[in-house]
Amino acid sequence: MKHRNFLLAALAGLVMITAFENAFAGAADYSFEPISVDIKNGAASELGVRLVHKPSGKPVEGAVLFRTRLDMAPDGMADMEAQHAAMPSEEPGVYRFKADLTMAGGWAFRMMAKVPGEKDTIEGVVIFQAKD
Ligand SMILES: [Cu+2]
Repeated sequence: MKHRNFLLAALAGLVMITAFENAFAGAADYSFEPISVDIKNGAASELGVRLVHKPSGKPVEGAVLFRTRLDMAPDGMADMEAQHAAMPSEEPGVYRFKADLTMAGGWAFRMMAKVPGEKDTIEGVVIFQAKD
């Protein structure tokens, strides 16, 4: 009987620790990666980012990306923005966009994301290199 109580207490402790970790998991557990750093300069250029849950290494499906911005901050031209629009993606955890780039060089793609089951909003920046 004593042994069983100990097990239950240990189990309860484990549940509490798990709950605690979940509460403090969050935005830092996710990262955005470029599908390909090199992209084509010009109109209708395609770029893609993969959202990864770092602890599991798994791509995150069903995220909603919003407040996206594409600008040339990496080359000291933060004011130079590019129009872009989301495109369908077949690959789980991959989010694709079509962008009208106006200049070769470094482009920063900034975004916020809502992930299913995650209360924090994820923020990310991915740097691309547009080539002529
Ligand atoms: Cu520029």
